[in-house]
Amino acid sequence: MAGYVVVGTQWGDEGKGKIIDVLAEKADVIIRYQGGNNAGHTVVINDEKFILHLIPSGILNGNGDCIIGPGVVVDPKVLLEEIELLESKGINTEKLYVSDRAHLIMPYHITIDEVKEDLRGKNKIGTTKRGIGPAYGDKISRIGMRVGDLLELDYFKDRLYENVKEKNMFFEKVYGVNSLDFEEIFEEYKGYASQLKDRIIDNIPIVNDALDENKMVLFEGAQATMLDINYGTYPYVTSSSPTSAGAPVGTGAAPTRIDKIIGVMKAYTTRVGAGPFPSELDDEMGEKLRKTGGEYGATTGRPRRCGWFDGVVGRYSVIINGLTDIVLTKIDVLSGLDTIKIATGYEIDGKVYKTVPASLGKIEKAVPVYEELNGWAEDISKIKSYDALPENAKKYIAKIEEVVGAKISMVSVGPNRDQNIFIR
Ligand code: 2SA
Ligand code: GDP
Ligand code: MG
Repeated sequence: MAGYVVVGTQWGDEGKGKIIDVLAEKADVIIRYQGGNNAGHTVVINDEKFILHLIPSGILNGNGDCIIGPGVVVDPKVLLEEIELLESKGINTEKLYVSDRAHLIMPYHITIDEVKEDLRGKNKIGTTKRGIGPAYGDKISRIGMRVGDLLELDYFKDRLYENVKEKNMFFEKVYGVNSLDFEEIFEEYKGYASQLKDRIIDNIPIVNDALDENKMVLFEGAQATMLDINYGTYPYVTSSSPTSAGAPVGTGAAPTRIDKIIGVMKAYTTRVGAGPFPSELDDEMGEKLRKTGGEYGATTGRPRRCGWFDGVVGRYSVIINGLTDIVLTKIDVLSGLDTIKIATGYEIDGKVYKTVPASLGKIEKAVPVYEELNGWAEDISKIKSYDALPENAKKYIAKIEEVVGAKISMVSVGPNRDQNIFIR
């Protein structure tokens, strides 16, 4: 038992929620390390669907402490609504906590997110408009408001006053939106403070004591490697570090405490929002993957862009995250295809790339080099053992391992908890 990180290896929506739910059964602590309510993590239990945005997906299984970590940006209104929704479905949220070091999403962050997306014109990022980028922007600019500040209302009030004063310099005159009312925001957040106060904690001892006692700590990532602020397709990224390195930064557990880094990898590729996507299928096949895979944003409902498995992204992700294990998901969605393609390289200006280049211009020009494999006709969603898989599905799994350079430990063949094949 030890520290396990679960990380998205592509552009998100690989099925992290499902995998975290499966692993959570044995976890003593589950802690989200970055992002905010831009995330949509789906867990299906006996055909009932739960979509978690801020609360760790581990809350639905087992009995571990669930913590929203220091690296997360928290919209308290959304958090309270999510708690209420779970409670109304009979889920116990008594062991849900929020780090005092996590930053708050304020109403003005959401307005700025919306206004800035409009101002970007044709260069829109396609954000979820949940205020994520502006909240992290304030954090880095050292004017952010922290969850722990809700416990020290005089300090909170003082900082809020300064923030509102600064934002109002831009709101009416530059952005053309209504000025903010300081008193109104203060009263609103004072209400959240009284509702959340018992859940606000210093998570550092909890996480580190659990690791000292050899208990299992699950570090839950949101979004994914290609949306990472440092390593993704910048500037078409989110504003945090979803990669495995974000786990220590976003939780206060040192890098030496991490034993396993589990990359969740979808058997094909999707992206929601703008930005380059070399293996995108803007055709009937893309539409087929979207329909069969149910590829619509779990937070915004936007249709996700779909394409073939991108082995360049896979290999890059293995390297950047130091994956010890891969969980391959949604391979059942590919059943019934005559042939399936895997991108093994990018051809850019006559040169073949095996990992993702930094230059946006280069990625935009990338022409995937494909390998074509034969498909399988059988429905594999009820299969429980590797041996029972069709030969061509086994070949597809082996090809992915070869191209990305890491081993697949588990294959997920459906959204439910029990639709898994353990390989090693
Ligand atoms: P933001 O809102 O500033 O984080 O947006 C920046 C980019 O990050 C992308 N992003 C995501 N991509 C995939 N899944 C996400 N969660 C939801 C889901 C998305 C949804 O589970 O489906 O419902 O639309 C997520 N969150 C952020 C975003 O699309 C921008 O490209
Ligand atoms: P996350 O953001 O990585 O947690 O992924 P999402 O929840 O946004 O999207 C994954 C979707 O695929 C959800 O609707 C899941 O219920 C579903 N899903 C997860 N694993 C599988 C699988 O192996 N097969 C199928 N068919 N669906 C899956
Ligand atoms: Mg998602």
